Amino acid sequence: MEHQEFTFSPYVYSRPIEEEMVTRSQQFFENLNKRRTIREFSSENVPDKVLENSIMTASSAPSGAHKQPWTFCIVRDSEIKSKIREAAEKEEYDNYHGRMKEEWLEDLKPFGTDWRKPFLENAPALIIVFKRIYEEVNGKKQNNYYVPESVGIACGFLLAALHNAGLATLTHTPSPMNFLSEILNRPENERAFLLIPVGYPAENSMVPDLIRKSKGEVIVSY
Ligand code: IYR
Repeated sequence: MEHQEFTFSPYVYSRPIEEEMVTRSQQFFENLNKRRTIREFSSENVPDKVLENSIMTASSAPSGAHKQPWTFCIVRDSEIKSKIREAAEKEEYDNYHGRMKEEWLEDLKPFGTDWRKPFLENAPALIIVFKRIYEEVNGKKQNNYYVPESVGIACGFLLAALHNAGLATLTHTPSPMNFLSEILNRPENERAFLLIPVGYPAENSMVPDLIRKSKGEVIVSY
């Protein structure tokens, strides 16, 4: 991407009345508050267009100097999914057998997670988000800015968009995850950031009865 020159135009904005703002924010909260991380997926396919629309929502996120430092890989191919599962489980086996400290393992116990990651094969699609730490234009390196912040915000948009569309997601962070660059043949300027299995929840899918923090615990007003 060359350096872009921008012209400026008036921002198209229509202000809702206050009552409408309260209703909309309440409905949005109630909808997103229903989102749960799902670990058991139906293998039923998901519509391409929904993934595409959701990714384009993610890509509309704000980013440092509007560099949009992200690439979203959609993996549906079962051979590639198997390779990813195999490599992720290898790393996770080591994580659960020595690399993660006792306290971390204790913190995870209530969730019942372990090194096995069947969802990497069972989910009909994996979205692997890569952060782009720099750009290379005509052989020259160009900086990207606030890359983790930008990509984190985009991932938030993506999870919200997929949930809004009616799909279930899991935020999976195999560690280390450089195997994803190799399997997906990604360029040197990209690093895997987050792996998101996407699909419909399996019929008997269970979720822990989490309690979310209250207003008083998360909001401080000055
Ligand atoms: N990445 C490992 C461990 C794990 C870590 C956290 I923090 C979680 O909230 C869940 C799992 C895994 O995927 O099992």
